Amino acid sequence: MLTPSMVLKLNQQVALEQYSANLYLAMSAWCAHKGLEGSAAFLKAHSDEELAHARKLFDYINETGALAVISAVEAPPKAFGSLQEVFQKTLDHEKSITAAINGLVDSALGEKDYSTFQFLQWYVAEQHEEERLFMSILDLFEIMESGGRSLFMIDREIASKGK
Ligand code: OFO
Repeated sequence: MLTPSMVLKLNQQVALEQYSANLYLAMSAWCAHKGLEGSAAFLKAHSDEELAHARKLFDYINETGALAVISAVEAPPKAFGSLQEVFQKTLDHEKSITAAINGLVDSALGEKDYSTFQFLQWYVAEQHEEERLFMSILDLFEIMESGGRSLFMIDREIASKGK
């Protein structure tokens, strides 16, 4: 059984994950508007993943007999300066989500709530993957900016040889 304080914190995380879904969907819309269809599709799919993260928390709260609460979420920005800025913002956002998850893990340990602690391990691993993914996308901008188009092609070729 969850403490009231843990229920509140998990519900806050549901809202954060829903905000993430809306943020990535807004980014997807901006990319589509600019004709950047690849990034638009990627970000839309990522928005779906965030909804799944929210739903997983929602299910966990309900399974414990507590009440999952759906809150109002702030509207995300709708305009961005560039594609690089979009992905810099995704990384910054994911870092803030990692901090929120770490805070939840701390609270679960502090309360000796080992069930929630165990449940949250999935999110800890997921945040590691998401930060890595967005950092790798930002690396592409740096390679291109430093005139490394041929380096980029060679790297893609090497990756395909490993398959
Ligand atoms: Fe992109 O992160 Fe959810 O948890």
